[in-house]
Amino acid sequence: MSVVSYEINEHIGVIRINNPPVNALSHALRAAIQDAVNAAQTDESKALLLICEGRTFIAGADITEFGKPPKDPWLPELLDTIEQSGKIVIAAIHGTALGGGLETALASHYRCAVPSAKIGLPEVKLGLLPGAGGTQRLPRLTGAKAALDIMTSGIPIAAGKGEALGVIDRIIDGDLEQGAMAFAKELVEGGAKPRRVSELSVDPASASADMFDEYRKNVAKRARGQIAPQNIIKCVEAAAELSFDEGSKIERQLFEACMYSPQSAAMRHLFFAEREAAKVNDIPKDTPLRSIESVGIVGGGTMGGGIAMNFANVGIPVTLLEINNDALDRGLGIVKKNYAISMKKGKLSEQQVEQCLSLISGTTDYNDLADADLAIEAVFENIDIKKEVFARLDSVCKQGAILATNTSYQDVDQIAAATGRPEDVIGLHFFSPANVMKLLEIVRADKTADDVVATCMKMAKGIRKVPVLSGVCYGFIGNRMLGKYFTEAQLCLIEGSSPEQIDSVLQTWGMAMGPLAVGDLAGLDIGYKARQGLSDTEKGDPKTWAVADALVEMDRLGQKSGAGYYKYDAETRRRESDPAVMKVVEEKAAEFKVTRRDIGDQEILDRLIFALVNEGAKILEEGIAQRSGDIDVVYVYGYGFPVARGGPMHFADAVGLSEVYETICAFRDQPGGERWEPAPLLEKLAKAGSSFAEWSNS
Ligand code: T1G
Repeated sequence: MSVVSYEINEHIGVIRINNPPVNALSHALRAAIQDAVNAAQTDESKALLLICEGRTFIAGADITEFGKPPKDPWLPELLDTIEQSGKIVIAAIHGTALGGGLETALASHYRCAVPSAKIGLPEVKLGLLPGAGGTQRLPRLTGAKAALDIMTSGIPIAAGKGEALGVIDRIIDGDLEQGAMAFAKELVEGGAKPRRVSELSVDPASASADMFDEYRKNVAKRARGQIAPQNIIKCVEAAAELSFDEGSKIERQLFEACMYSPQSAAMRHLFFAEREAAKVNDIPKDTPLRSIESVGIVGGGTMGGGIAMNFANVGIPVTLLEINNDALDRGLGIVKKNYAISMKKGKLSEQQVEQCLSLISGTTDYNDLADADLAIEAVFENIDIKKEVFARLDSVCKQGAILATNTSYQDVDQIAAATGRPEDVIGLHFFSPANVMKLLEIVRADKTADDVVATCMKMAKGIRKVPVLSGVCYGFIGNRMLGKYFTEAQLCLIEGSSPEQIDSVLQTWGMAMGPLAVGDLAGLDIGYKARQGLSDTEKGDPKTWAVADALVEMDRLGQKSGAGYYKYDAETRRRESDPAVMKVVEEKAAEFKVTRRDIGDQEILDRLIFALVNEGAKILEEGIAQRSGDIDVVYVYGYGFPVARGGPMHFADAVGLSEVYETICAFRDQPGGERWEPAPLLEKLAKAGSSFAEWSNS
């Protein structure tokens, strides 16, 4: 089947693109469009219309072709052919015109779109920049600042905004093809000539040196360490100062610098890993799904309220259950406050907030959950309390309802066993704040039915979450690995480092926040209480948590008590070093006869990141995670792991598993290094010169 068909309809040459699933500009498509435009130059058509079949206009270059030898025609060459066409070319947009797709529309002479269409240049999310003239043509239409906003955020804009910015010439209400044909005929009858964006100039008022300097500073803060956004700014500066051809040369150079960077390799890996993560290897694609049209949530605390918002935001009614009216009022109050914040930030209109709130009701009666298609337990992290809740849900919920637990650690098999329908029980581990964090760890228990798993994987995308499947183990994928990461942070602290050094090493490397500052944010008492429930064997080396336990016993619980590893300004919440902490560290080191030493930044980094990797390897070989990319998605969407590093498993592959393995062996061979036994899978792959990605795809 050809990816392009051509017909002349009422003197308009219609170039119809059909390259499912998203009309990506593969080599075959580029060549076919080029041939069609060239052939049309001499036929009887008076204008050309570019329109796409399927759910969307062109969603960009074909990302699967990156890193492979490029084939002619290259995209810039094709776009030059379109722009230099002697006959006017009109792009008709529906769905999303993204990346190379919008660049194709910008090379066209006129653009029309349905109101629901979105246009954008999201290349920065792949560690790239628009490499087919986007950085040169867009600012010529919108001005420099607006173009920078679109390209450095990577967030698509609505067609209406595109019209306001001068990118879209006509909004088509009703059928796109009919409206576009009418627009094309109107242009022909009006004697419209090819309008070549490359011949325009960037409005100098929008491109002052101060604006660019300010922009560079802001981007350096919000995209720390990323090269692509900074290169985009350089390209737009070139667009403002140089001719189109000179600017395009700079765009090409900087595009290639991004393309061959480890950052882009990492971010492209995550693009596909996120889509792979939504697939369950051993469940057929056509597994019939259960419908989820109503949800019940047990527990109206911070998590319960946040979870409720996710469903209300997409139009699914939610019943929030609490033990009494006071608790219920508190829970609904949290929800109202969160929506007020979203409205204040302009994320939701007043009408949308009212609509969402109208979908959330409260109760103290379990019977009000009887008809829920999905019941989610979000109560205190105690397995006995959770079992009681599940026994209640089992007695009231209708047959066929899915019973889910939002536990972060506990044994979902045990929870399922508290019901007479373990096949309907699953873990849905949301991350706090649940209405914001995108990750949803979906925990399949021993007896969870395939249709329950498949339904929840689909439901997750429906509530705009990124689903990752996990098997049952203590802490599932994310928290289990995090335990090892935090252990190393604690040991580095007592052995010679400081909270400031540890946190700045990880933050400079790209983590959203250092481990000790994360502890203070979450509350040190949470870990403390969890440790109280563990046996000495489970706790491991007693010196590991000695400092953390001491801080809690001094009522230093973190931000919530104004002090933890740091002290916090009561007004601004600004974090400050506190010498009192180092006093505790030195006391505990003395108590456990630890001779403190200078620990280098690289050692801290290797110990914390390789602790994640080694535990990740064990999780893979135990089958708790389906593939290494899933672990990367968990860490990037749930734990602030830098996207430009691709996640812990991708990072290890990029470093080289033999180096990771040898470093871990060196840690193991130091006195007190027993905990560093390399995972058998890591050892095997390192010795075979292989990678986690290869192993996962094999
Ligand atoms: N190339 C190749 N495959 C793609 C693709 C692309 N650009 N976009 C999507 N797919 C695949 C995806 O892997 C999945 O495959 C299927 O299509 C459905 O995608 C020179 C350098 C368009 C908003 O960054 O944001 O142009 O898993 O599950 O949720 O300047 O896909 O089914 O096998 O995401 O409906 C710039 C990327 C490229 C847009 C649809 N473009 N795509 O979302 O479906 S760089 C992008 C998306 C570029 C030029 C540069 C989304 C979507 P599979 P999906 P969806």
